[in-house]
Amino acid sequence: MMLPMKPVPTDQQRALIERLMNACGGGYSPGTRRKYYITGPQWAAAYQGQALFHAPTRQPIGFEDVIREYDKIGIGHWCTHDTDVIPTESLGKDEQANIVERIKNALKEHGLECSMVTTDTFFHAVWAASPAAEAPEVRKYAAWRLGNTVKIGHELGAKFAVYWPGSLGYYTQGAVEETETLRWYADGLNAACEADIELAKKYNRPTLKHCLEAKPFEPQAEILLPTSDAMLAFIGSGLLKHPEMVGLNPEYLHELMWGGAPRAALARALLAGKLFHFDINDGYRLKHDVDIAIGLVNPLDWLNVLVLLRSHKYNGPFNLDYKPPRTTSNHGVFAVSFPTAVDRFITLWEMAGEVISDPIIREATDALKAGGGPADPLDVEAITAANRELLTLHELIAHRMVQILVGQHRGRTHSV
Ligand code: GCO
Ligand code: MN
Ligand code: MN
Repeated sequence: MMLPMKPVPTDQQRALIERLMNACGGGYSPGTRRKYYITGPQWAAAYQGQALFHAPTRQPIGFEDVIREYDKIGIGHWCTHDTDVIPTESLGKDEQANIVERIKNALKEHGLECSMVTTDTFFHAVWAASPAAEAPEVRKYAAWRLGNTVKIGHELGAKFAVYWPGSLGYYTQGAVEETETLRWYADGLNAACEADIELAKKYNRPTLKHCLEAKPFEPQAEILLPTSDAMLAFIGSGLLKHPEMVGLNPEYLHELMWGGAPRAALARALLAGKLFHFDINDGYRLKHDVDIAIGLVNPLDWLNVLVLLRSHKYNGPFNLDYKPPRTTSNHGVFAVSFPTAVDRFITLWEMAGEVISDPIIREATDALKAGGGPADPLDVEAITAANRELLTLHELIAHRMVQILVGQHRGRTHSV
């Protein structure tokens, strides 16, 4: 019988984590990790584990520490909400300029770039009725906040601005009229784009890419733009003055949350030319926004997603928008959580390359596209019969994808 392990004294626990991380192997060097357009959010690293039913489990951490740790890991890009780094009451004041200067210095010291900025329009009480509230002063303040974030973005060298309208909805129906609220929301985006056009001239930079991010529920009960597809329709609705400046930032889990197939949602965004930015994480279908790190729940689906993006040459950011679990310590966030998330992404990306060049999948796909060549092209029975055996290839391709996922295509066997 095996003896139970002795308690691990607290001063030996980090060494144990380090030894087991090394034993896992398969990690990439910081230099390799930096070659990918992987972006690390301030808020993900600084998340303390709190939620409605959960007290924080980690200590607060500021942007200087986050940027330094991202550098060590090899995460070359950083992004932030305005209020992750600037207290709400200091926005637009001298303190904002001082903080932006400190951020610039930290980024420079560690060789990171700011990829994206986003306005927090959900946390503060002012957003209780959303940034597109009935009261004109709320909407005016929202327009100012969005423009101010665009300005911060230009100052930090960002290329993208993200908008997550999580508070654009309601708990009880009837008080707001949806078409009016959506028009007001469009006014906010129009203000941000117009401010961007002016600021881009002033800073002699291209305008930002403005990306809408959908989530089907949370924090409101009903959301007015709940899916990426709803947002595509909104972009094309005629309400936006600069629809060409606006695209999508889909989030993997947010598509699963409504029961959709993330890969199909991404395909629709690609077809519309609107896949600007991508939040990568994982979780469960038809459940709440657990924001688990990429590949820990659905590695096969993730492999499929990356096959699609690689084969369409998607070259935008992969943003690590997940929440390190409450059980991970402050130390563990940078010792385990971020490096393993990045490494699973790179491994899956490499595997996607293997899928694309796999001779078996290629031949099977080509054969399906060639079809069986029926003698009579108008004979329904002949057309069906001509493809009957070929269609078995669908399942064979799925099997091959799993083989690639578990390494069997490289000769890994499980025989006794
Ligand atoms: C979520 C959302 C947010 C947004 C962020 C950027 O999961 O709650 O995705 O993390 O991505 O607010 O605007
Ligand atoms: Mn999420
Ligand atoms: Mn997100």
